[in-house]
Amino acid sequence: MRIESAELRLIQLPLKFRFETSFGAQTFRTIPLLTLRGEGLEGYSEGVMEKLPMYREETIAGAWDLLEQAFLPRILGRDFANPERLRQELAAYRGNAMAKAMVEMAFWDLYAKSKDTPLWELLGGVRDQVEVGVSLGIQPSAQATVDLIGEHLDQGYRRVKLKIKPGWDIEPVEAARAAFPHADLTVDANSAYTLADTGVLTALDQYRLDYIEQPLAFDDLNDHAQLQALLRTPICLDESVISPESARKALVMNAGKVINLKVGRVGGHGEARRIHDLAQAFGIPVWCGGMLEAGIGRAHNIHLSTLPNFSKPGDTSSASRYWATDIVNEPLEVKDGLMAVPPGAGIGVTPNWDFIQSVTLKTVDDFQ
Ligand code: OSB
Ligand code: MG
Repeated sequence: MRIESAELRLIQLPLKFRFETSFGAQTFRTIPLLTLRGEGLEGYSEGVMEKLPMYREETIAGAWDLLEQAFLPRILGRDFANPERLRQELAAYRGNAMAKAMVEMAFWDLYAKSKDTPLWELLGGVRDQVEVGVSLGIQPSAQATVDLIGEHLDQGYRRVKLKIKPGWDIEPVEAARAAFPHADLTVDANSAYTLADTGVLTALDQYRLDYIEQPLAFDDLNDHAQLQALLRTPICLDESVISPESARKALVMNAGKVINLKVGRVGGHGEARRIHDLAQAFGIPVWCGGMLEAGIGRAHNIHLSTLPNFSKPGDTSSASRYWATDIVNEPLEVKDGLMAVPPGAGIGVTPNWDFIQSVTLKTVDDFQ
């Protein structure tokens, strides 16, 4: 199908809560949106890169420039038989998986709409609702952590992930486990520790966590493999897996026993599916992470989560947790810990353009 035109837009949305991780606190999100058009249809995506390189290296400014100057001019006016062909075209450029993902994901939406088919069916999904948990930011006290966990378990979330950092790890986890002896609990360090912290990380073993997410450096596999050999608790890799190749290396060297798969981090649905399949071949479960996406990114995540090896609850919690108003018209809400896949062709959600316009910082639609 021919990609006739595109629009790149930057929006800013206030978060309903302050989200603190080991790398900083966020009270709003700045999100690039991409629209691709062809055959009278539109496909949409969100970028997951942030203003500053605190999670991984990619930034909005860098991605915006690449999209405007290189990626979009390269694909506009051209015909791609399927999303894999488009991915191959952009593979000429190294890295920048988040920027590539934006283009590939918008094209998947457009392509699925041209086939009048829901995205999840084309991806090979096997379910029409997905299990979800919740990712909770660092709280001011152990008691506040326990209260917040209780609220979310009461809402039906099937797993609670707590953000930790050096100096704020054993205390909240011990309090959480004491208050909720049978809850599915996990922690996420966002790369805040090193092997010098092996003592505190092995001390977490006693709390029966389902996994410890990304304890060590964002670009490391070696040290994670060393740490995993010392831990009973599985390590879940997030930041370290940015491509099928990095996933293969991680799996071969036992750098972890679970993968947090984020379509926006790994270059799009095609690459995400490759990682999904590879992990499955190694007997390693994956689950769908999030980057505080609004409705378009959230819908993509939900569709991807229908693949068979997504066998743990994801972070794709209710849109109303994050936003007073979402950027899509359809409510993406969790009931009894399950998120229904939005029905209809493509990603199954429609942008609320009036609202999007009211939160837009800038727009570009000329890529010559
Ligand atoms: O490490 O999974 C992470 C949010 C922003 C950046 C990194 C991460 C997260 C989350 C929140 O954990 C997941 C979500 O609710 O979307
Ligand atoms: Mg993480």
